[in-house]
Amino acid sequence: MTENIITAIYRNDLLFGFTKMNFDFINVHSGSVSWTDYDNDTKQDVFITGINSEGIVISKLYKNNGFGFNEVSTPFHSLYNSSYEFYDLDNDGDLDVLFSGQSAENKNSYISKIFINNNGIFNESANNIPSVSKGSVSWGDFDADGFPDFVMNGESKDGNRLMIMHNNHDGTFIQHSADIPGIAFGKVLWADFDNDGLLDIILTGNLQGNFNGIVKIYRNDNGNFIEVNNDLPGIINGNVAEGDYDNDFKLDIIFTGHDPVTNKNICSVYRNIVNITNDLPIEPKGLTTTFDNSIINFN
Ligand SMILES: [Ca+2]
Ligand SMILES: [Ca+2]
Ligand SMILES: [Ca+2]
Ligand SMILES: [Ca+2]
Repeated sequence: MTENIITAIYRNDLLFGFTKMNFDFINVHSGSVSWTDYDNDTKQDVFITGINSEGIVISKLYKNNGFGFNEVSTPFHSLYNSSYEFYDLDNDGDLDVLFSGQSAENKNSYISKIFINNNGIFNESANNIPSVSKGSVSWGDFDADGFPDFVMNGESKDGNRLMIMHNNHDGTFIQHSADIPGIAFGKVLWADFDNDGLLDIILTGNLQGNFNGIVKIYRNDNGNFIEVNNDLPGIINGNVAEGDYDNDFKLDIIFTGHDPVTNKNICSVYRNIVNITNDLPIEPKGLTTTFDNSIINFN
């Protein structure tokens, strides 16, 4: 297996397809990769976690210098089965990061951490977030107070978990109570499915024991998360994504996974039939402007 491990960028050459680029990234498996502009120079940098060909667990950040990528040192933990999302969680204009994962097979190595970006240097935040691996993380301001919150799932020492964490406005987070089952593997995402302006939750994952799974949507009713009745299959080892495939301003879903009842792998799209649309704002008409000593007034 090890000789077939690769990490590579493929450049989109439009009609000619994709060209593999000769950048020297570390080759990993069981990991994650993402683009992020951590230094705000408008060039997308690369973050990679996983297990390399020598079986060593790594986390590496590569800065995009305009011609190629150079590795930069970070205080990040080396992880696999990891999940992370870069997000400006302290509203200061740069991308911070939350990640979870594991550094060894031992469940004591499971870890969840936040690092705050200070001018391109990351500092570990003194947060006591429950440690999970084999899960996912997603940022979203579910109570619309202007401070990003997150939802996280995964396997912990105490079983499969799902936690909504509320931003206390001081760099710390507290678990928000919600009656949502714990899941590992799979994915949890924020999305406003009913177009009421509040972020709802969709999730798929394995329940305790990993023999049964779920796909479920929970509606955000002013911070109370209420299960929406849907006839969605109980898949395991799945993944889910949202998107408005038919352009009717309602978010639809696509998911993949294994259905243990039928013993079949599935990939299904479900169309959102909620009766409220998220219409585009109407263009204001009849505006007049006056120009007064370098100030433009709109009326
Ligand atoms: Ca950059
Ligand atoms: Ca920030
Ligand atoms: Ca919030
Ligand atoms: Ca909603």
